[in-house]
Amino acid sequence: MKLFFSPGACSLAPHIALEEVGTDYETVKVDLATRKTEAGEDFLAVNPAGKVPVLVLDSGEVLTENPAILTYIADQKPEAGLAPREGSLDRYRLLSRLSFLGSELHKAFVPLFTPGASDEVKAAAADAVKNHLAALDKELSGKEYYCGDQFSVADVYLFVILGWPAHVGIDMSAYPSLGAYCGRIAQRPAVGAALKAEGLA
Ligand SMILES: N[C@@H](CCC(=O)N[C@@H](CS)C(=O)NCC(=O)O)C(=O)O
Repeated sequence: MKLFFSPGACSLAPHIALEEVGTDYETVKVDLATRKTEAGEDFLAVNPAGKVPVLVLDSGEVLTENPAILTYIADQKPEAGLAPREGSLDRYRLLSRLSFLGSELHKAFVPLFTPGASDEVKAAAADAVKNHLAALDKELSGKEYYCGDQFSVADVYLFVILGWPAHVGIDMSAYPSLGAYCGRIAQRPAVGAALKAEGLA
């Protein structure tokens, strides 16, 4: 498998998941500004949307979108327990969380990272992010993991997104459960390995 990533972007989630399952994979670094790979290849030829992550399977098939990529990686090694078994209610709970993370939480940050977005738009986005963080802080209070009792790919995705508030001036000290949660997830060797590989450790 080959993961196209940009350091610290949401593609860090599948990068951590690949480390968690311990499978063979390669990475290709993408410059999102120029849409070129590190080797100077046209990233738009891989994903016309120009977005990371992209996972190219050994068959050459291309997978995009974090929820699908993360579930695919988890299913490569069911014994790693990163996703509940197919058909179980917990599996649908995981998919529900991954959908929320992708379509609500992740997307709430977009104006904050968009050059040229007006102050008004940025302030509305910051409020939306803070509302989500406050709800998640309550949800994770007294809980080890985001989705049931088991560490899953939803934790990987949530952990990566929770790294972004600090870059857009949102103070995470207002969310103590999330701070403690991030501290726990950061201890995982797979997290350290992926951060190091992306030059972020
Ligand atoms: N819905 C996509 C979102 C992917 C996405 O927004 N990726 C960002 C980085 S976090 C990106 O590549 N942005 C570059 C761009 O929009 O030009 C997913 O879940 O994979």
